[in-house]
Amino acid sequence: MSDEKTFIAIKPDGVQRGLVGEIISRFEKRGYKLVAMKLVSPSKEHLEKHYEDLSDKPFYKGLVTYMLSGPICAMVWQGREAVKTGRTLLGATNPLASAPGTIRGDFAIDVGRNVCHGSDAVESAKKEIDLWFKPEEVLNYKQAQHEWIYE
Ligand code: YYY
Ligand code: MG
Repeated sequence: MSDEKTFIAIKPDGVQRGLVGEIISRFEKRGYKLVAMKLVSPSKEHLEKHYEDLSDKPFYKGLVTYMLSGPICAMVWQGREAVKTGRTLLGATNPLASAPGTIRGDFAIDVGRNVCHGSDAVESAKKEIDLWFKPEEVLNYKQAQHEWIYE
């Protein structure tokens, strides 16, 4: 199947540092299909919900403040194993442990400024896409290069 979807977001530091094009480019070049995208400044409640699983962590409050500090580029990317490969393209959560060649490994140092978000499982991707996008904002179209990417 090549229809798995993942939620990828460029966090406020990524937007401010001019990394939007670079990050989109990495997903495009890998062969994934962009099916939704918007630049947004979500409410505190929205961001608390996005990270609700981490609400008992000591870094939760700072994380929400950081996510509120500027616009976020929210996207949905589609393709075979988009969730797992999306995480691979992003790199480890702590950029100091991220391999060079990954987004965090190339552009970040501190865990609290790690530039991007990616869903960690197919189920959480579904929840996150529903939280960030209306159904009609997620587009259904055929990628012209599909046969050149998949056997
Ligand atoms: O999914 P991922 O973003 O890689 O990590 P999570 O464990 O879901 O944590 C979400 C977010 O929280 C992470 O991207 C940075 C921040 N964070 C932090 O500031 N300090 C930590 N020790 C762990 C995570
Ligand atoms: Mg996570």
